[in-house]
Amino acid sequence: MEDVRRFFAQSCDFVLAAAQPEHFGSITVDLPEVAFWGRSNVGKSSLINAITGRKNLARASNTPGRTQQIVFFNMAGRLLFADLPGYGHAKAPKVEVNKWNSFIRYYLKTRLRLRCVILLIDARHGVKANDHEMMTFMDKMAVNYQVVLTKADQVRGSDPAACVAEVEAQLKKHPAARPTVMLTSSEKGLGIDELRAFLVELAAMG
Ligand SMILES: Nc1nc2c(ncn2[C@@H]2O[C@H](COP(=O)(O)OP(=O)(O)OP(=O)(O)O)[C@@H](O)[C@H]2O)c(=O)[nH]1
Ligand SMILES: [Mg+2]
Repeated sequence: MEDVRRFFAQSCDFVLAAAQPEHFGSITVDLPEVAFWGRSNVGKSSLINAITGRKNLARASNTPGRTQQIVFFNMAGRLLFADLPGYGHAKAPKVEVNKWNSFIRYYLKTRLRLRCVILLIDARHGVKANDHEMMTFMDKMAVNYQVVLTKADQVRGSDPAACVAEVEAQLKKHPAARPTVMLTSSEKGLGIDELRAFLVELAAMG
């Protein structure tokens, strides 16, 4: 655990924000990569901030769909993090949605050192139809993904462990998903060390 803490005590620096495929060409570092993805407002940016221990590294906001770019961060020269735009924003126009879907498809296809997508699911809401859709999308592309439940501190009236078990049961239908689910709260720091340990493991694999 101490090694994990030491890893994340190092610097994490903004690399660039890509708004279109051509921008990937400006990324000069060659590192194993991890992407954070999930519905709009699920807590992607907050989770990146919690993992790296920086309050405002990835902008977190109350405005869904705010992160409209793929934002890259260099973690200690060991891992590249990509904060992906969220999906499922009800107010987004269809042409915009299609544009972002194809940009993300391009991202998933071309980032050769992408080791894992951290797929965030709101612990209060469970797996929605569009989450299943994105999982099926990654299954077809054989993109390895780890499901992380967010906002565990907000779960009321149900047992978070039961929520974990239910989501794990649903993942059996998704071949590219890692079989176990992590429960987190960026607000309370719950599950953050477990996720950090997993990321350090990915970095160690190179
Ligand atoms: N209670 C609680 N709120 C959280 C947690 N994580 C995120 N939030 C809140 O949820 C809202 C959205 O968080 P973001 O981190 O901006 O979500 P995002 O997935 O990056 O959103 P987009 O980039 O817009 O798709 C913010 O108001 C956060 O403060 C958490 O663990 N607990
Ligand atoms: Mg965001």
